[in-house]
Amino acid sequence: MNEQMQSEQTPPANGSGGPKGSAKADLRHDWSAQEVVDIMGLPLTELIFRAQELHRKHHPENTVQLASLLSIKTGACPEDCKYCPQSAHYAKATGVDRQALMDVGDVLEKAEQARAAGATRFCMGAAWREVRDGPDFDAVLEMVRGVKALGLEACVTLGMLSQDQADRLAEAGLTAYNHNLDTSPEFYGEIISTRTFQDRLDTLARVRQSGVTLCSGGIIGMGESELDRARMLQVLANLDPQPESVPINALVPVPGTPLANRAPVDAIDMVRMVATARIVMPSSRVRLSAGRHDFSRETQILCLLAGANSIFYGEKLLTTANNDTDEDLAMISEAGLEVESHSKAARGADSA
Ligand code: SAM
Ligand code: DTB
Ligand code: SF4
Repeated sequence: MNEQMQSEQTPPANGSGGPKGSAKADLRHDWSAQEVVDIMGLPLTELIFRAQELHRKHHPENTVQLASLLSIKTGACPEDCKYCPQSAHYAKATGVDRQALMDVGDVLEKAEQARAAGATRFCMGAAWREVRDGPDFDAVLEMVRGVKALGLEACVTLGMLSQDQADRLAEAGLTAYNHNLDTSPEFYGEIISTRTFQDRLDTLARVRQSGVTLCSGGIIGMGESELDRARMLQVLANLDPQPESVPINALVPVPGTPLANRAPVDAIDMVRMVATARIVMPSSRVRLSAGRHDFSRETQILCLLAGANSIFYGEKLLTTANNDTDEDLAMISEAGLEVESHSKAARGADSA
């Protein structure tokens, strides 16, 4: 295992490096869709119990990672993802204006602010279909180097990548590349027509090849079935190695997007999705991602109980509102949990 891959690996409760012995046996890559559907449909008590058991075996049980998110290039994206306010296809209706790539200095200032507020991971998102070589990509590499120099984990999400681009990101010290599968292979075409599910898998393979860790998850609440949710988790879990981090988003129904009128995600559906992700990917970080703003404090705590151990932290996601940071810290402390400290993140990131 190389240094880049270890960087995302959360030290288990015994603090001794990657999963060992029976913990390793929990990592299966032969899940059938039916098995995942069956897990998702377990009685809630049993589901949470099983998720919690695996969580404790693979992770420090009471810590939550704070990951901050910044949109470094906003809007005017040529893709037609029906959930996304940044697609140029819906720009007239969403009113999201295009913003060119931010200056490196401004991004690093935001990263410093995020670190001062307690974040240990800094994620930078660009509304690109794919990366193009040139000054913008060079600037992103500079941002990655700068964020790492601040002692933060650096994550970017830039769309599709070539192998050479993935390798250059690895060279710059990138911790993780976020590239979501978003939904099942069967439902994918209902949501996005400008690329394929296979395109997503191909980029993930290039990132894996480069040695950068994978951050890949998806969205619930887009009209998919339970089987679609299970299929997405099945595909992620059957990757070998599994993605080191798995963001679970509840659709934020943004006015002007084709999914603006979807019914809100049921709180217990979110808990079931998180718990199932925890069970089929026991050593991955499961991140409670978009949509948290509309869940009660109690639902969010249930998600943490069900195996989520990371949240997006900061008052904005990319273009939509996120939770108030003081309220987040209060929620974590009222639940008796601890924020993952810089020293812990650094230990996970840089030591063997
Ligand atoms: N353009 C790149 C891509 O699509 O991979 C990176 C940015 S894109 C905004 C990153 C992720 O944000 C998407 O894969 C999707 O999971 C999530 N996302 C976008 N809009 C969302 C929404 N309205 N609700 C929930 N998640 C959303
Ligand atoms: C992820 O899975 N969710 C984040 C991050 N990765 C890049 C993005 C959520 C975006 C929500 C809609 C918006 O704010 O524009
Ligand atoms: Fe573009 Fe990413 Fe939004 Fe799709 S999700 S429209 S690729 S920014």
